[in-house]
Amino acid sequence: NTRLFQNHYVRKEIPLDPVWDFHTLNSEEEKQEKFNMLVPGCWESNPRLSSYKGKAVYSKKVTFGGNARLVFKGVSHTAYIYLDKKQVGYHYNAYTEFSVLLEDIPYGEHLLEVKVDNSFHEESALHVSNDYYSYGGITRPVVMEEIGQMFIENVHFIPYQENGKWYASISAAVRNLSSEQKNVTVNINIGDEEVSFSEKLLQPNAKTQLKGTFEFPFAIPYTLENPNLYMMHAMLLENDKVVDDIIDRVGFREIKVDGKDILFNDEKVIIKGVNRHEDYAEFGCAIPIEAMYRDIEIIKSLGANCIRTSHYPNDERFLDLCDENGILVWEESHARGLSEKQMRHKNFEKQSLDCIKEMIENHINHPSIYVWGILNECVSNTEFGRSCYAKQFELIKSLDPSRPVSFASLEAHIGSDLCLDLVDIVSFNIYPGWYHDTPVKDSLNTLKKFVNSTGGAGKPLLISEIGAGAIYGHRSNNQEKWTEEYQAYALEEQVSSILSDDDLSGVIIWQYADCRVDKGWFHGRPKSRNNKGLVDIYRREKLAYHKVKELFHSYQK
Ligand code: ADA
Repeated sequence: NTRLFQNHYVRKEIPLDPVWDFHTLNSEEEKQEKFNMLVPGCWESNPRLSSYKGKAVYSKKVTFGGNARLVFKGVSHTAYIYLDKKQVGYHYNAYTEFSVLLEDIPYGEHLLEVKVDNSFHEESALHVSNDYYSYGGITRPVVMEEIGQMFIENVHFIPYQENGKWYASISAAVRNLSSEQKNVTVNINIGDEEVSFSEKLLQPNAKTQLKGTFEFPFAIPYTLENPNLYMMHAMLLENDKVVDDIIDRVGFREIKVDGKDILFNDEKVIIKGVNRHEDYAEFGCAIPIEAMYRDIEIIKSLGANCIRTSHYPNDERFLDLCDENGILVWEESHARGLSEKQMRHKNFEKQSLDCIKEMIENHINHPSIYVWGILNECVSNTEFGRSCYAKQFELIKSLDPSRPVSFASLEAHIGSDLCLDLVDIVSFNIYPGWYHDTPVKDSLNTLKKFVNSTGGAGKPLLISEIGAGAIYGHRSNNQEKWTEEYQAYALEEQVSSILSDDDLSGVIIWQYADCRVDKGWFHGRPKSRNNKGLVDIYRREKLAYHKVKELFHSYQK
């Protein structure tokens, strides 16, 4: 399943069994040895491919006909899709959903092939050797759906409050694949309410957006303590007959920034969060749902109220779990630590904007998402860098004006950042107690002084990363770096200094769990991992986990 609930009552699924034929490809693109590969999964889960970088092809025979939609929730990281040897799709970026429309296919058995590449090839601007691992494979679920001449592509729901009443702007994108004009109605049920877009004429071979604003007088709000979710069932009718449908889940809540405060349904929230990479021991980035559930439980018992999806959009099932548990999500488009040269890559702009579009179009309905973030620690201190940040924020605001935007700047940009006027929430990653030994309070004062002298003055200020490394099980009383004792000590000073500072909106710890890094990053990364996790790759708790738990629980505001 691609989600934690049923997505269609009417639209039918064409079953795809989870085991696919799989061959690695050599540089001439000739098939090498055959494996059976599980989908979803990383090919690194196969011990013989645990460090494989390159191309591979997944194949499967599927019996179907007519119109179909093939939805990939994530292929890491470049995908070429073929039906009966003819290319029908291409997608770049491991972390966003894409789909392929297959029209007028004769009924019968067809060969579906997906060529996947996880190498840092020259077309790739965002997947580069980095402080996390770019795994390979069809790493998130795939679904194939039977569709008719018309289907609902998506339904977007943006809730808001006015004079104590709840409203939502709803828009439905409907596709007409036929060569005739069509008269349709879209009915949408949310809880006991039904809203309807009256008769519309759909142009042939086109996509139509149906939009409206509706009042929901009986809405029970979604709060962090009581994350009340509604099923939203949209049905497409032609001549009173339901021809297609889509089900999503929504919540009535509003996020605002008021001066230096972040408000969730008009109440101030202080962020107590963790950064999380999608990486879990031998599963790599293809985390099974049971392990996602476990992460959520561990993070909840830590007393955290927020997860930042560093540094890319996440598997939607994880967002579903966050929705259910009232955990605030900072969802981030894909990029980490790019230099100006990397941002001037010929594909950087298109690949970044595509990632943002796909992230927002697919995840806009998740009530848990409270911030859209971009470009972690990129060049926000040059004019060229600023033009990239500005363009990306402009796109976000055009797709979703309802959520605050931010980016995590870096300590080295204190004094030079040029983009703080572009955000709703100012965020910095700082590492006192790890990369340098400045007392945390001094670091915070330097940061605040700088922010107050920029276009970021008077806005909420968040510490989007802070932390220290420890190798699980490395214990000593010498207060040396890499020991569990030192990490716990550093985090105590970091977290308590931030949470006791009324000028700050909170902290997101770097990081929840250790993660694998690319082999080029071995330096300063013992075991080729980023070891700043509160838990290790198997989720075994380090001393710092318990220290942070104590602090998060004792800090109630
Ligand atoms: C940065 C970066 C993280 C990680 C961290 C670290 O702030 O955003 O991805 O690399 O530093 O461990 O140094």
